[in-house]
Amino acid sequence: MHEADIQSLIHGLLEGDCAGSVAHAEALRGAGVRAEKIVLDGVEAAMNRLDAKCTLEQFNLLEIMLVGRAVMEVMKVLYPPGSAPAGTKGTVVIAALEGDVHDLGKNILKMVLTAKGYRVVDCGKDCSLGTLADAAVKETPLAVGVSGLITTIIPLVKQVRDTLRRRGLGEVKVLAGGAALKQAIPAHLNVDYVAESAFDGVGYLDGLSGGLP
Ligand code: B12
Repeated sequence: MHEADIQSLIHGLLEGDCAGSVAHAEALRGAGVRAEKIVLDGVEAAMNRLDAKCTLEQFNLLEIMLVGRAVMEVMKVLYPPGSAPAGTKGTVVIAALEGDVHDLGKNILKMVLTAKGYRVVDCGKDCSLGTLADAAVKETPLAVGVSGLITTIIPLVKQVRDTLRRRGLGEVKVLAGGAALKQAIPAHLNVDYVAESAFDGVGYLDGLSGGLP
């Protein structure tokens, strides 16, 4: 029933039309469509259509950046800043590892985790294993989440658990997500869980934290 509106949102995002995309997102929320559906069927679907724009032949940085800006404006409608509950379910340290500058998915993950009651420490993109481990030592989190969009960072992802173990954090769960990682099985990446989406990752963490309110 809301498919036409979702398609309008996708179209607005692909045009990099911030105001139009925000209006479509607000209309969908007003009609009772859940934020999760808007992210998965609207935002992620739009970004996936940009695949070709990232190939060497067609690389179009400006166009993709404009879409990214519209995506983040829509996310603010779905998860308004300041509306999240206190981060009582535990701390999650997140990062995109060294060599990966994609951070839209990580930023969305941060908003979703915060909205669901987690405290998030964001180490940013292009983050070294050392910086990630330092943050984990400081925060003693429930979990560390790595977001990976390019396959070249897979060898680094595989080192996260051992890096944490060497710093005395062998008990901390390691989650992976993002387009380059989500087809893999946990054993292949040496992680505890591979998430299909931010919401799937929250489901796994809720299981660990006992689903505290
Ligand atoms: C946007 C984009 C860019 C933007 C990034 C802007 C930004 N600030 O992020 C720019 C233009 C900078 C860019 C650059 C490049 N890109 Co690019 N990019 C994309 C594109 C089109 C979309 C990515 C995206 O934002 N998706 C939307 C988000 C919402 O999805 P997501 O990250 O998967 O996140 C969701 C879930 O997976 C989950 N999630 C994400 N992380 C995590 C982590 C955890 C722990 C959990 C629980 C959940 C979770 O949460 C989100 C919501 O559910 C993809 C295509 C694609 N299909 O992915 C190519 C793509 C990733 N890029 C690619 C390439 C090749 C490049 C470049 C090398 C291009 C170039 N010629 O230079 C550079 C790389 C630079 C680098 N070193 O990192 C390739 C990678 C191929 C590969 N196999 O490695 C892709 C797949 C395109 C393609 N088909 O060729 N890119």
